[in-house]
Amino acid sequence: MFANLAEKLQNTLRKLRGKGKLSEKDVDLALREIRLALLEADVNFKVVKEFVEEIRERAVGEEVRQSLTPGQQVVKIVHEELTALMGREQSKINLAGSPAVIMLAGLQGSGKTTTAVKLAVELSHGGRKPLLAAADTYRPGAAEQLQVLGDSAGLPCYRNDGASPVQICREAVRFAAREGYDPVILDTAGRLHLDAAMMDELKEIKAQLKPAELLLVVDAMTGQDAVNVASSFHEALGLTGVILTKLDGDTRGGAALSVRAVTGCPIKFAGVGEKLDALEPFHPERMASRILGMGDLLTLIEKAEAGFDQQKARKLEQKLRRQEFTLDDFREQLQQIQQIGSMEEILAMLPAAQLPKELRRLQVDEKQFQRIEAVIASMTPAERNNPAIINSSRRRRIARGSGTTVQDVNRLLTQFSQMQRLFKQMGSLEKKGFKNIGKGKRGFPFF
Ligand SMILES: Nc1nc2c(ncn2[C@@H]2O[C@H](COP(=O)(O)OP(=O)(O)OP(=O)(O)O)[C@@H](O)[C@H]2O)c(=O)[nH]1
Ligand SMILES: [Mg+2]
Repeated sequence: MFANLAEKLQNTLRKLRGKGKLSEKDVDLALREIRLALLEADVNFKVVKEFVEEIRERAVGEEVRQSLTPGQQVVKIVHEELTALMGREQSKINLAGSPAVIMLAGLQGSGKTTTAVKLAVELSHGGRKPLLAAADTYRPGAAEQLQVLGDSAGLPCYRNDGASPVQICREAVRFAAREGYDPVILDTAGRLHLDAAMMDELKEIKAQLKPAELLLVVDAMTGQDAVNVASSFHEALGLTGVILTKLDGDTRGGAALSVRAVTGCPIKFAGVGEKLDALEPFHPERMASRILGMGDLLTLIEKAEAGFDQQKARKLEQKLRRQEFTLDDFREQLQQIQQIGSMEEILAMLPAAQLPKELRRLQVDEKQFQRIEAVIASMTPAERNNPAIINSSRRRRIARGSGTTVQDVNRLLTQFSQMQRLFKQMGSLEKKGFKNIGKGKRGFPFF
């Protein structure tokens, strides 16, 4: 996410961090670099100007002069201002009304339909019973797309393909009220460009349905254009917020950093992938931390907790204590980690400064996971339970069976026995009175 911008800002700030004293020249140079990095990331030029002015004012002021670590202080200021730029506090979704109505709008292909379902998934995890409403009657197959995506997540979709969008929305809300669904998420049609007819229709839906949220879905890949689109929609319709999609690609950051400042609309969610669980509540402070390489451990922990099964974790913990951790358990752990995200995504959320250098720019070979899984799958149950019996002829068989090499098998077995030894040590320390060693918040041993 924002790889280029992040790298440039981090480089600039790294130079400042180490400095015991900051000269005017140091500050000037850093600000020039920050300005360039933001402009290159396609941040609105007025926003950049104000941002840099704000930092300059603070950087030459008392808080930095009196600080024992002025470089560090400037880093803190940049972090605070970046957070402020994106809206300071997290802006939560408003679910007032029974049922609450959430209306999505946006240009063609911005991600409305996918986001409607992602949002429904997110809200259903929060204990709600959402209903999707297929109000795109223009693009053939649009209603079908929403229904298929909804089905795949086990979520209901209201359709009436012959009716007008306004009518479909009204019927969906009535249906939801009767059947106990709440909220109703309206997936409206996108157009290639802003046009009056489109706005009129959206205005009509808004007037009749009185949505608690009217959210504009914008494609972050389009940078400044996304911000212009948001401005026009906001002027015409009065938005309550924005959802940025496609933040996972090589998005430069312009949209995320300018849209709030230019339109005044809060960013409520960010789409970070095509899968239905790839939607994150937007936290300005955490996003600023990620951009500045300070990591985003809170999001990582939330993802880890959402992606794993507590019962399994408890069972695993017992096994670890009794030193019965097998290769099957190891494989299950790997699968759980993969559910959190790709290794690159996970690494991006860790504080860069605390990571060893070679890890920072690591291109993780996801195939490595598959290889380990294949090796374990080629073992017999007896071998998985007691790897000690795996002699060299068994190693050759396992390598052949999994399409790997004997070295791959050896590496895995060595790693596994190192892990077992580690758990054993933790066990004996606990016996000596050290409590809760290696016990994650919920008993997960690796976090
Ligand atoms: N990588 C990535 N792709 C996304 C994201 N959100 C949506 N997409 C993809 O963008 C494409 C368009 O998404 P849709 O949800 O169909 O967009 P839409 O706004 O409903 O499009 P129309 O109904 O034609 O206006 C699809 O291929 C989605 O998978 C995201 O956050 N990341
Ligand atoms: Mg659509």
